Amino acid sequence: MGLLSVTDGLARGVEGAVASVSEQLFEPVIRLGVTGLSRAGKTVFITGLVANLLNRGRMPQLRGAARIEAAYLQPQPDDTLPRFDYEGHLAALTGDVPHWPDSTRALSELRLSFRVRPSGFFASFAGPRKLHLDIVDYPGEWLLDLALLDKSYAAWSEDTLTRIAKRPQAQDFMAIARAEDGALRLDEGRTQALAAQFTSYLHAARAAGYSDCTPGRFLLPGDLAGSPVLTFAPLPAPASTPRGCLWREMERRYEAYKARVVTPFFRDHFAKIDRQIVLVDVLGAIHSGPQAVEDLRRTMADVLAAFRPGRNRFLTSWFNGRRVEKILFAATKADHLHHSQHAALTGIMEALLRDARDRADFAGARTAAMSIASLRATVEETVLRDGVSLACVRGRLMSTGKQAVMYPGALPTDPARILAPARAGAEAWLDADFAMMGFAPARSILKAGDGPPHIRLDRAAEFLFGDRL
Ligand SMILES: Nc1nc2c(ncn2[C@@H]2O[C@H](COP(=O)(O)OP(=O)(O)OP(=O)(O)O)[C@@H](O)[C@H]2O)c(=O)[nH]1
Ligand SMILES: [Mg+2]
Repeated sequence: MGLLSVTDGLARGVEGAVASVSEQLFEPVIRLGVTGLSRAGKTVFITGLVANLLNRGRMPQLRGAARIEAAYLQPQPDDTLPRFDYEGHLAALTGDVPHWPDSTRALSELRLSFRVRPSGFFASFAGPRKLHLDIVDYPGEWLLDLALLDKSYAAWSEDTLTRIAKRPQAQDFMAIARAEDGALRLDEGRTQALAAQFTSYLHAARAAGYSDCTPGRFLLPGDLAGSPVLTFAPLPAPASTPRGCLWREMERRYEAYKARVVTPFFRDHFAKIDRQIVLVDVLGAIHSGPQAVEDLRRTMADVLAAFRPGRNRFLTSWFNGRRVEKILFAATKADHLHHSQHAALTGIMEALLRDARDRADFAGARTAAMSIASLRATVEETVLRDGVSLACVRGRLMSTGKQAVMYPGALPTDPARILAPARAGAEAWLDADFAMMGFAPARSILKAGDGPPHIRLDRAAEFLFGDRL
């Protein structure tokens, strides 16, 4: 990889410098990275944000909004990527029978452009300037692969086998993996059987709520299905690894997966980010129980470590000295809670990501944390029960289509009450259960000039790129 990546780095450096000079002078571009595991809420966030930037009636906290003369969608800069299906997703969320968009299966990109009235000194004589906001959407499963970039096959195998050994979903795979001798000559049939069994384990683990399901393309292979880069599996290390043995071939394919699949994804879509939002479905994890919370904590730490500059020679060269300037950590789906609990939710997320933030070393970047709902599906309601007033939310259930009022339980204001049992490996929460109902997007008629209802998207936008408007 040595020479290739050096020249690649040089070319990119020159290309990057030319692009950034002309961009800075004429039409600056903000590349917004939307980072989140599968189901974290990326697609709904992008759709809700763009809809509320096109119609800014519900964006009072985005201060620069007053200077936006026009916002419009443009053909995106990358001719080889499909366009993010903004219209389709918005129609799903706000149509006659509103529903959530499908899980994302491939990459797509969108460019939103603004014509902005200049402010300050230039206001009196300069014409409006242009600003582009580029956003990429991708399946959350692929994000996990960033954690593989600096792991060898041996380390990944060992980590994975140790973590999954006790999971019931992994028993079939563990049985054949343990029986395998990696020192024996490669047999393609057995290799395929191992990969297939490991893939079914990954599907079962994901369905059970685990987030640590690598390699991500095993779950969503796209046009790579059946190729050798997707035909490997973790194996116990054999005592010796003669040439042509199964272990060595697995290792070669794992390295090819990193070099040919993960590296380009990271280089093309993450290394160029200026501003980043990290979406975390903390509520979903709390609802699933302590083990899901711990798994989320560890997975996010692994994933965010990939953004640490200097961590890895190759990664550093792609960053080209660029740094993410601002990072917003957002707990999504906050409309499941009454606003009186939002501060507690934000606190839990911050505590949950503390390790990740320390390890990732976001030094130099400004960070913030908040709870958001990209599409608010509920309204708040206070219910009297046994003389106690409960702060609830009301919405339309996905399962029955009927209205329901939910009291999710009280989130502790001390995050340790959640994180400590999770770290200690508790099976269930001791004192409480945290319920979460599947609400469908609300039927609503939007006033002209208003985007769909949300919670704090305006504050999120203000933090992320308000300074550039
Ligand atoms: N109530 C509520 N639910 C939300 C909100 N945002 C997302 N959800 C729920 O979370 C699910 C996943 O959201 P997506 O935006 O599709 O998640 P994603 O990160 O794009 O997921 P992948 O495409 O699988 O990586 C949705 O189907 C909704 O059920 C929100 O603001 N409010
Ligand atoms: Mg998606």
